[in-house]
Parts: sequence; structure tokens; C-alpha cells
Amino acid sequence: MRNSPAPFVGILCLVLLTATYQPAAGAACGDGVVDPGEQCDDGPFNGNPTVSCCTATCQFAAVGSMCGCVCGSMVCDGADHCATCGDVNGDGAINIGDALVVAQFDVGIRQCGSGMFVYPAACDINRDGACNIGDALRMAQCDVGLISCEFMFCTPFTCP
Ligand SMILES: [Ca+2]
Ligand SMILES: [Ca+2]
Repeated sequence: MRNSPAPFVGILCLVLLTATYQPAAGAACGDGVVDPGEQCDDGPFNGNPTVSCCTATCQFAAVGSMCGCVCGSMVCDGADHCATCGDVNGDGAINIGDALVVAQFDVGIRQCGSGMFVYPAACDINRDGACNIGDALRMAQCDVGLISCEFMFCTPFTCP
């Protein structure tokens, strides 16, 4: 068993990737294989939110719990994926494609969590408790450079 890592103060992901290793609980949890009774198993990264949305007990981290950089711009989707706030279609960019998906959802022509709307947890970037045209507008504004695309602490949104 390792000693406790240095205080969790950095903002550099690369530093944090290896900083907080903790042995996983249970016999099979932590072996990197999803065994019966486990929802996920990211091996040594279980319970390390900088690199995993799987808890130390091999369960999905809660929707909206912070992950990735400690900068607050990424959230767990409730299924062991760390999504970037605003990147609802999961293509790695926040742009008009995300705005379109959210706008379509808002007017009822796209189902929540289906098709390209893969990460609804990352939708509520204006943190008003809803995933709607207000968020789509900000995504579009970020795409054209009017506002920053660093959406901090997006409120976890779950499909109704
Ligand atoms: Ca995107
Ligand atoms: Ca919103």
C-alpha cells in the first residue's frame, strides 16, 4: 500500500493522472474486468476522478460528479464516462453540432440520451436546472468565439 499522495491541488491533468492511486476494495474490484455485482472496473483508476467515473467500489460515479481536470468543466455521465460540459454529442468539441442537438431536444424532435445526444449530463452549461435553448445559445456563442468554451461546473442534467 502506498502512502497518501501529495495534496490534491494541481490543475494539470497530466500530473493528476498518477497522483491518487488507491487500492480497490473487494477481491475482484480493481482487476479491470467488470465482474458480477460491479457496474464498472477501471482497474487501478477506480475512485480516481481525474481519470475515471468508476468508484473505488466499482459502481458508476453519480451523474454530474466532477471528473477529469479539477477545473470543474467535466462531469460523469452516470455510466463511467467523463463528459466535457457542453459537449453533449461527445465528439470532443463544443460547437454548433452540440447546439443543434440541444435545440432539437428542446423543441421535442430529439429524444434525450439517444442518437447524437449521448451525454445529456453535460448539457446544462448555464446552470439553470434545464437543458434547453438557453444552453444551445451558449454553445453556439462559444463556437463563434463570443464567449469562452470553458463551461465550469455545469449542473448535472438527467433525462426526464
Ligand atoms: Ca461536441
Ligand atoms: Ca440550462
